[in-house]
Amino acid sequence: MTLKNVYFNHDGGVDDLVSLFMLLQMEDVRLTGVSVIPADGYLEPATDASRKIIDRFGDGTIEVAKSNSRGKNPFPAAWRIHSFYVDALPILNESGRMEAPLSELPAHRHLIEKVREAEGKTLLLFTGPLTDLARALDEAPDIEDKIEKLVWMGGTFEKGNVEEPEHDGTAEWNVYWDPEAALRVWQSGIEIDLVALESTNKVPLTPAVRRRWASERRYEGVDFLGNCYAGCPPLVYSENNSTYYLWDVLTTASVGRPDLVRKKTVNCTVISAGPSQGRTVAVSDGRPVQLVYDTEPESFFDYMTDLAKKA
Ligand code: AGV
Ligand code: CA
Repeated sequence: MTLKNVYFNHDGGVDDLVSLFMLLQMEDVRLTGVSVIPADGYLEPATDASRKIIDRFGDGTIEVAKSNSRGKNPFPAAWRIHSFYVDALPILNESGRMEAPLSELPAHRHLIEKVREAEGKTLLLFTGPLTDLARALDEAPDIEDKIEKLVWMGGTFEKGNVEEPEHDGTAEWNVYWDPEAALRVWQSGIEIDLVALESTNKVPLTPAVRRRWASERRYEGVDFLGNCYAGCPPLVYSENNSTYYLWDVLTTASVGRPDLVRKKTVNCTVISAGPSQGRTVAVSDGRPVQLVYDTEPESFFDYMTDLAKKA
């Protein structure tokens, strides 16, 4: 089996950390490095949780790097607190040790190093803002040729999820945190697969999904999924701003199992300033991205749970 090089940059949310857990179970993925940006989480607990997940569910040798990037528009603290909760889960703290190596490099330099060092091309998986990638491209434009593509959870062409003063609500948070970074990446030649907000409409966190994980908690990995998502509000009657979808996990699953999603080309751009900052908007002369527009939820949840059973 040929292994796919994957470099993962995430921002410490519950589904970011679950994504790391899943990547570690994928047989055809060689995870070349992980970095953490303090957007939808706090830097220390999100980094520690990443190292502990690698220790517990991986082979403990994958390096983790901290980002020193800062965004324009900070995430709500109530969401960011989740990173402390995952870091404190007993299953991640049983050994009392943290062995996965912490890189000396800031995330964007770590990314440059790992892409340059890899044999062949690397797929970049980003489940938070694109700041570290934008900085890496500015410092080392040569890496573009060694990037297979970027798979990103970000953006929307429908209703946004930013509800903040001075904003019109058209943006998705990962773009809004650093709109200029997204625009910088849009201006590159890198191929982009986009999992936008609406791409995940068929995969909300529901009580039924929870019951399934609970019923199979005899598997350590499935128990871990249930515990991670225990702090997140599910979709019961109608959606609200804190309803959880499996945003990043669908994005990650599409790397391991491309057949789970359907994609179409959309030409688009990013609005980087003003009341619509962070909005991704379809325009005929925009750059092409491959937008995920449909998925098979049952196969997706089967895949996720099967990976967890292997852990
Ligand atoms: O906008 C989706 C992104 C994903 O990368 N994040 C959460 C996922 O990690 C921000 C976000 C939107 N709504 C949220 C978010 C919520 N209700 N709680 C926490 N984060
Ligand atoms: Ca995220």
